Amino acid sequence: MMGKIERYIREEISKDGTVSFALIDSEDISYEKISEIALNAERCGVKSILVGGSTAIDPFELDSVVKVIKRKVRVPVILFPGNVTGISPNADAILFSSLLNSDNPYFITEAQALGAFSIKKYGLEAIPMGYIVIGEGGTIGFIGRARGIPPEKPSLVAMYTLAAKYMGMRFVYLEAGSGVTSHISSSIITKVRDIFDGILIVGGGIRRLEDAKKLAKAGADILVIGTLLETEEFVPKLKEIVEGIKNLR
Ligand code: 1GP
Repeated sequence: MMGKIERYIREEISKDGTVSFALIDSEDISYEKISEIALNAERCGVKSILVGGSTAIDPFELDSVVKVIKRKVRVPVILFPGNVTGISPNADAILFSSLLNSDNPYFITEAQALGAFSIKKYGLEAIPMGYIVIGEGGTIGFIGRARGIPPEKPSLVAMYTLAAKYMGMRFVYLEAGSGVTSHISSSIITKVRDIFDGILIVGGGIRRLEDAKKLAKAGADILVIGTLLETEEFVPKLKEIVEGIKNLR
């Protein structure tokens, strides 16, 4: 069941403790800029480039972005879709995610069913992932109709994570929302780590090494960095994060 990309991710985590993934939004950005960002992110040491976005509704554009990135980098390009329009045949794998705390079944199982045959046809490696939005959740909170878990209730996050585990999801992504001002707290990660031995991804609002370190120490396996990459001169900051979170636990 476990594919080559998942094995690669697990190996990198066993070597480094916590690893970083770069998230590139496929919308409103030139291919030239995307190439530059992807290459620089790889040079900083990220282990994968994620491509997605909760409002990415142009599958042709998304596919072009995947191809542009694939030409530039050696690390796997993994889809992080917010909808059925987030599927490209040219990626290495897809985070096959269910937004567990959505109020709308479309985001829990329906989009997944609609996309499933395309994924099979393209031979994409599907990585089963529970996606949980904490707090207001920014754009994905709104688009995905998430009933955001109150950030001061780590036990509710643990409860959803345990449900993901029992449903066979090997990955869980704790999302604060892209570009939010505060990332999720390390106390949530500690609580979740107690009951979840799968791959724990954390994203949303991570821009500073000090924050990233706390999340890594608490037990995050993968930190996803998106908005930081849209700033000029992100390279030293990303490099500092990638290096600074290694082997802290
Ligand atoms: C969004 O968690 C990711 O899905 C990344 O968030 O853009 O805030 O880094 P940022």
